[in-house]
Amino acid sequence: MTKIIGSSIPNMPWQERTAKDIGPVWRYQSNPVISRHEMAAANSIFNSAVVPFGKRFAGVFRCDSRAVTMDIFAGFSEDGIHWEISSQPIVFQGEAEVTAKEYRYDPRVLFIEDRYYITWCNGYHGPTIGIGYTFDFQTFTQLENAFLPYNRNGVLFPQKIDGRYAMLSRPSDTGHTAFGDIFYSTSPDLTFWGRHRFVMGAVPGNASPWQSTKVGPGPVPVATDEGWLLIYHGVLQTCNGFVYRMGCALLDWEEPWKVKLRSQNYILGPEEYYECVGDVPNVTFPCAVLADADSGRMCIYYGCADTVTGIAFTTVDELIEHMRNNSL
Ligand code: BMA
Repeated sequence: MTKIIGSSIPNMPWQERTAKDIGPVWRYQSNPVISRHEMAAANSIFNSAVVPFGKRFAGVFRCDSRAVTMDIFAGFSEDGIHWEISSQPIVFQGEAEVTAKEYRYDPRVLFIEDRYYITWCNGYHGPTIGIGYTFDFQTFTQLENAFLPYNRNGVLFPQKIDGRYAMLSRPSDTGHTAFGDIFYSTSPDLTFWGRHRFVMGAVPGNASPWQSTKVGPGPVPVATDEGWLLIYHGVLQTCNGFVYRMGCALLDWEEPWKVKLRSQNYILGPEEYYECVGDVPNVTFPCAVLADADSGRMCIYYGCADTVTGIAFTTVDELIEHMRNNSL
């Protein structure tokens, strides 16, 4: 038995698996939980992140407009399933050069020490990693961009490692990048990032084709007594374009760029109608996980076909067993 190190979340969404759920991760039966027009002005709401917030939940949502511009919006929920999403995008205080908005997408959110941090893909002469914080999801402060362009999928660790803030990211290009490996960087102050380490890359050859084109970190890593449990996305290039699936890896506790286990078989991929049909077909893109330290239960939030948001369930033991049975 592996133990999640963290808080208990007794009210997080949960549903037992049914006989038809054969994989290590199973979908909520009433998916999607957020429809594309849940916020009136939106074209689509997906690739969004949530976090426990007192007895409730708070979230940062990627809502693309009907001009198909990309921005992030705050929201609240009593049960993690039904969400009230603000009709106005997040406004950040901070230095004008940094807060000037080109586009924002694919947020992650987490609590470190005394506040909630948000990271997202931030347009600054190309995509890079934006960082901001809030105490209440009402007022927000933006910090410096973490890296030079081009980078996507900046995912902070929920605590300092060896005395420094730590982040996973995926260097990229300006377009729909046809490559992508995961790197680890640290910072003493959330401004200056360095000591970059390679974590893991796309898998060459025929070992695990679902993750042969690119991989990127998904939700904030989950602390366990065996190491950091990372859910990530892996991409296959097909004759019909990219297909985004999910996998998981176990990273060393003290030196998280060292991969202890990594799934050869995906844990979830586009199969249901809402994952296969939408603005970008065949995308399951995880951006958040709620992990209950008492029960070991996990609830994954993921974007479906770049259009709506779904949730899916697993446990820490399911994922560890999945990796032990078929690790790269
Ligand atoms: C990636 C990002 C994600 C998106 C995915 C599939 O490059 O833009 O936001 O879900 O492509 O379109």
